[in-house]
Amino acid sequence: NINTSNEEPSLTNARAIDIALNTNKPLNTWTREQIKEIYNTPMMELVHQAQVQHRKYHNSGEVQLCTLLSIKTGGCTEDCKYCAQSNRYQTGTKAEKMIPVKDILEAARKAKAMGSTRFCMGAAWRDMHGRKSGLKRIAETVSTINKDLGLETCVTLGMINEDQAKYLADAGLTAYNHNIDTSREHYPNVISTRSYDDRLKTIKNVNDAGLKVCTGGILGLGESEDDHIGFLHTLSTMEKHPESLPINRLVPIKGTPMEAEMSKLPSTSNRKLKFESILKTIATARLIMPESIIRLAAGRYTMRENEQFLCFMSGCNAIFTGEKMLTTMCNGWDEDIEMLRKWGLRPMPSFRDEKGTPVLMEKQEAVV
Ligand code: SAM
Ligand code: DTB
Ligand code: SF4
Ligand code: FES
Repeated sequence: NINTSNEEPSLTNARAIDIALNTNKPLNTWTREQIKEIYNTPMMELVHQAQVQHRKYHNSGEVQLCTLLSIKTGGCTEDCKYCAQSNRYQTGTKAEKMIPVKDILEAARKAKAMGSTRFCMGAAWRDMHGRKSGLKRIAETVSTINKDLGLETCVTLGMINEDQAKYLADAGLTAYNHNIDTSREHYPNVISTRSYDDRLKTIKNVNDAGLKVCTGGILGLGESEDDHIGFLHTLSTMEKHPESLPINRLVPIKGTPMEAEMSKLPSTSNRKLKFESILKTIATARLIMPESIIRLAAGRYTMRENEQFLCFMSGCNAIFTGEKMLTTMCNGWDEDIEMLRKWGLRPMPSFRDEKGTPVLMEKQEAVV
């Protein structure tokens, strides 16, 4: 169909995937219909175009390495149906106090020595209300990790207000993680103690404080593909797209309602998550949120290496690596470095010298 007129081709009838590929800046005007159209693109085309988009906005050979530490485990008052740390379910996770600062610093030093550039700390809290001294201790720890080790820092502490977000920003925090978890429609089937809008409010507070936003969700909560579209719609219509977008695959935890619900489903149920749906979600996210870092998060240890390869092909460019996630398993550093080497990928540098040349850490140089 050759356009012989002198007029610019109208974009109103353009395929959504072409709109994604032809814009030079991230758009936040996506409609559900457009996202659905992209999500349902034949898989070969979808993965290919996601990779084309990825190469336009990122160095396609690089994967950011991030390490997590649970600084306050268990005893959480929220009722997230998937979580090992809620005090409402018998999951075998014990409630602990916040760990000593020296232990956090030791873990950060190890993460750096093993090649990670971002260090994320998680606490099983509903919010930061009445936790002034805890917040102060976390802010001081963030400053130390940032200044002494030069690592990017990230925390996930539940809901926070704008003052608390500003306080963390002043301490030098890089990013704050707070997930929307799923679509607005499916959300009430998963959590009742905080609303979808509460979540969006925390994300706004984080953004307004000048922090980078890390927000994403979990796939495999019994949701439909329409919920994946709704989830991507919420994220891609945010005023500013998340800097980091974690995609977790449900790790079924014995004792949680979600594990009980999912294990009852027959293997043929379309409420059971298929790997293809993970891939479609990642590729669509890459196309419509081209600048975001897409992070393969919880449950990666359940994926085969060739499945992870497909996720990287579709636009994933970050992983959590190390001894543990918060309570669940993680792929170890050495195993990950080996995998990256196999796929021709290398760790993303976060440090540059005065001339702007990336400075790689010892462990990272070994891979390049
Ligand atoms: N309490 C804080 C909160 O909820 O924001 C921070 C920690 S919470 C564990 C961080 C995220 O981990 C959750 O929002 C959820 O997306 C993910 N997550 C928790 N348990 C999971 C599980 N069993 N499988 C997959 N992802 C999980
Ligand atoms: C995110 O979305 N995934 C990470 C990070 N943000 C904090 C946490 C995953 C936790 C998985 C469950 C566990 O290990 O207890
Ligand atoms: Fe608490 Fe976070 Fe777990 Fe929900 S996901 S129960 S808020 S630790
Ligand atoms: Fe640290 Fe997302 S949890 S970058």
